[in-house]
Amino acid sequence: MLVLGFEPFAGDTINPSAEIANQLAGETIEAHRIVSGVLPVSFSDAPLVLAELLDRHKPTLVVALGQAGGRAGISFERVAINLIDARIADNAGLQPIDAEVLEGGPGAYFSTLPVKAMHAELSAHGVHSTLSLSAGSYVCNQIFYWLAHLLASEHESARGGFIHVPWLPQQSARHPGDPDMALDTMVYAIRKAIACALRIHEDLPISGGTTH
Ligand code: PCA
Repeated sequence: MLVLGFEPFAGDTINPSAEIANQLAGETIEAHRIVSGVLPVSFSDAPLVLAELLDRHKPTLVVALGQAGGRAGISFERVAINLIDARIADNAGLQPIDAEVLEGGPGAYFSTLPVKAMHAELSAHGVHSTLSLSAGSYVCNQIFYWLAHLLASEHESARGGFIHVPWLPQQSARHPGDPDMALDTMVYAIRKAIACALRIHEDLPISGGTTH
């Protein structure tokens, strides 16, 4: 299976998603060996690196991770939308506004990970997590969309989705009052979430929606 993270962006020197992916590399969970990859925070290059990793490793499960500074818990993303509206330039200096991820593609794709089961699993182990209806409109949403598109069109037997993680304590120190999570807790949480995704193929029929 493939675990992906992103390189640092927005002036940071570390991105917890890449740290987690690199720590999990080489581990075996539920008889699946983990291969990791780190994607550039680049609208033009990240999709190419993603496609190349999928072709090279032919994983049965793909978990893409990204940093969502300011969020408190591990966020299981449910939906990727066909929209890019960049609040800041990417690491290559591009800042697309109101562009499609895939010209003429479906408006949205859904995660094929058992997000409710994974959320319940983390809650049972005392890790703060949430179900999220938006992965934003930046590079993470773009890659979540591309991943779902490539799985649906070229790697039909594989499942995958996107998980956002909070800032590390050393990052949130620059944003007083904002939440963070220790790296060890995040690695533990993602390991538990992956094991759950490998065990459970049909998500739990429990309510996980919102009224607003
Ligand atoms: N987070 C950004 C891009 C890379 C990352 O780790 C995002 O949420 O779009």
